[in-house]
Amino acid sequence: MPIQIKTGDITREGSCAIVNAANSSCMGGGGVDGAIHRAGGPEILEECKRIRRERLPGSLPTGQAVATTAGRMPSHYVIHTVGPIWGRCSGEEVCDLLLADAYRNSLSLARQLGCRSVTFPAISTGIYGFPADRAARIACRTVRKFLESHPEMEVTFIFHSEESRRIFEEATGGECKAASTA
Ligand code: AR6
Repeated sequence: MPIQIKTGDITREGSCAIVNAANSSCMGGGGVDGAIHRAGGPEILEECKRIRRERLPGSLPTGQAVATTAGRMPSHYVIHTVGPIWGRCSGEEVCDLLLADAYRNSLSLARQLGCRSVTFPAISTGIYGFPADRAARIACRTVRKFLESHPEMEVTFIFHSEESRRIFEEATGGECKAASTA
């Protein structure tokens, strides 16, 4: 099973695409979004602005994804996706579906870009307040299902703290733990 779990900083990852837990404006923010824009440099925001102007005059809908350059970071692309804000969906199950959409659409876009390796942060589990254990089960299930049809792809889940990694591993019961690394 081509899944890895790591603790660290996603901006240092060398996979073909890294995923950004963005917001609907796609114009940057705090958390992992802020870290990605800082590390990648202004080229990312420039591309985000162009995408907004040319393709997304409204906003990036929750669960959808767009790609930009990764600027100065070692990866090739940043895939910006918007996770649901916990408590703001019309029901918890809707939040679950939107989170799964964010993972699935990010993977599809990475594949369309010719990427075989993708690294995800724990989308929605920071500022957006999605319970980390519930999010872990959705992330793991969605990625595993995608990899069943696309076994050539490699997916890494990266956690910013040992604690969030532990929550993920416990919640998924080892289902997404095949090739755990530091
Ligand atoms: N590398 C890996 N993971 C990280 C990093 C990093 N450098 N920095 C934070 N995390 P969050 P959200 C983890 O809040 O909940 C922004 O303002 C963090 O510990 O970044 O989807 C956007 O613009 C947490 O586990 O994203 C949106 O407005 C996870 O990444 C909003 O926050 C996600 O936390 C999105 O909120």
